[in-house]
Amino acid sequence: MSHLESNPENPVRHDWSDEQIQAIHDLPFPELLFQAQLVHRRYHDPQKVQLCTLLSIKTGGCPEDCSYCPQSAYYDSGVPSQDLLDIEQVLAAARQARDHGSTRFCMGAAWREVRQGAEFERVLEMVRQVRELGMEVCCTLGMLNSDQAKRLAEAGLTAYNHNLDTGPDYYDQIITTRTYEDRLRTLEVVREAGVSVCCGGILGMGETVRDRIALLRVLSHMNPQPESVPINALVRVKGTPLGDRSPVDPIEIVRIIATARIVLPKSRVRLSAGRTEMSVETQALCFVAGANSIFSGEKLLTTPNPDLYHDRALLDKLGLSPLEGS
Ligand code: SAM
Ligand code: DTB
Ligand code: SF4
Repeated sequence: MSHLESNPENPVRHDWSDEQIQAIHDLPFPELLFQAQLVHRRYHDPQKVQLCTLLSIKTGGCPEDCSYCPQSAYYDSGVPSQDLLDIEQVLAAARQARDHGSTRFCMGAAWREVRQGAEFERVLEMVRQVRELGMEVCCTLGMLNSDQAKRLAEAGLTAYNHNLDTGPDYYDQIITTRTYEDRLRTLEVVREAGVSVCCGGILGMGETVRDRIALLRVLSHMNPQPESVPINALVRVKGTPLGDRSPVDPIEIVRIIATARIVLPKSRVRLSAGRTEMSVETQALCFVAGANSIFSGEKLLTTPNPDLYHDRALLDKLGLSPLEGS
């Protein structure tokens, strides 16, 4: 506990060692949750949960080989491919998301990287128009160069999602078509363009606790730290190499969320994919541990998510309420 006690104010630290993070992670569970709550209350309203809605604007046929992903062209997951949507289709989905209480609209494309041209121009227009609805806008489009990041910033993009997924040592077991460094480079150009960074990982891919800790160390060393950190539990999709993994233990999910909350005190920690398989109790513990955002709506990108009715009941039962837009 010495590292916490020696920092009673819990300032944002960028020098956590793996050993220190591991010590937090391994605390007796009630103590871990208590420490996470202290930090959570210092920086966040513990009764508010931000609702974000995802839309896959271009689906399937992706040239990357991410072992978890149903959209990779390497695997036969049965997900139908879909070209880039029209602006009107996207706006209709964004309006509906806003009307259902989402304050952030996230558009995902199954691209390895963005290419200049008509499709990128269309995405920029989507960003402009969703922004005009008064929502935060996030995109996840694969790798970007600095010019593309600047153009997204000019279009009004709030945040760019680009996950590191796991620790650096395990990365090449999961993806071989790009490197951890490629990922870090895109995160840098996003930051330099003045766009908020959304960067997190996936639990349950066969990684060790050390790999999870290493991911949290990499995120915590970023300066500034990512404004939002999605923690996904692997959605096991048949046909992908990770389709028959065993589910991740719920207590392990809560431990990672609590640890993330402590080492990333100001970040919004988003309990992301995998909630359809989580009990109400597990999700409740995740909120207690400091998660303060979820994806809302019955679909993530290609896989199911709890519907609005269930999520409203979940938040009501716990006395939590959706964060309102600014
Ligand atoms: N192609 C872009 C990229 O990889 O950055 C954007 C879309 S990609 C689907 C966005 C993120 O979704 C991935 O980085 C990964 O973390 C997450 N993801 C994909 N498939 C998943 C699965 N089966 N379970 C949990 N998370 C998943
Ligand atoms: C993130 O970390 N999780 C979201 C969002 N960022 C883009 C995506 C989850 C995808 C789950 C699998 C699917 O629905 O295709
Ligand atoms: Fe493509 Fe992104 Fe899926 Fe990887 S995670 S296969 S880059 S869509």
